[in-house]
Amino acid sequence: MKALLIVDVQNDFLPGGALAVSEGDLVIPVINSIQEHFDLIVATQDWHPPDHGSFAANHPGKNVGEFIDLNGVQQILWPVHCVEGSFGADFHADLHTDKWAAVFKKGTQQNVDSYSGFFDNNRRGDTGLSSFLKKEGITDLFVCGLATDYCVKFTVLDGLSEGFNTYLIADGTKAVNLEVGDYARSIKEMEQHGATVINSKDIFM
Ligand code: VGL
Ligand code: ZN
Repeated sequence: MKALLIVDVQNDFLPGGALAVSEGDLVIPVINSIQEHFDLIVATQDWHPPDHGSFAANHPGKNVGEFIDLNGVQQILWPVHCVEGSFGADFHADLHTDKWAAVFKKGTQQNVDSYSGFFDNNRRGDTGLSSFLKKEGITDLFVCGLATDYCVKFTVLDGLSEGFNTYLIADGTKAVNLEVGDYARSIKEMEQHGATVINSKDIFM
């Protein structure tokens, strides 16, 4: 059984948003075109309280891109983004959501960030995604969405460690690229851990 996992295709990660991924909007038609090929579709949603510890604005004197210690975990600081209930946290209006079986929210606790759709960054909190997929009989997990070098990468790595045959749909993802080369490095890291990188046209031809 094959599942499509759509990571964080939310307004704040799209052009014009608070943490915009360059060309992030290009993934939307790709993702819409492949949804019908899967037994199950699930999504993740970055969903932070306004006082979230990953926001530079909540650490006076600190800037976006600097690192802090958040509860014993190294944390890079981001602009305020995906605040619970805000427009920026909504899925893009063009994204087809009608066939989704479930949405898993992450980053909901003030004192820990969560890039992976499975677990938070200190691996204590569990979103329930893994047990949901297993209960549905999913063996193969196809991951797409934003951003390749953060939430998509950590979701793929956790998908592998949870025992799923995990695929990255390369043309269904775009990177933040805080540092030049982050996209290529993240692809390599996912492959080294056992992920298979494909394109949308390779799906079930
Ligand atoms: C993400 C940075 C902060 C992502 C979420 O979805 O890749 N990146 N929060
Ligand atoms: Zn976030």
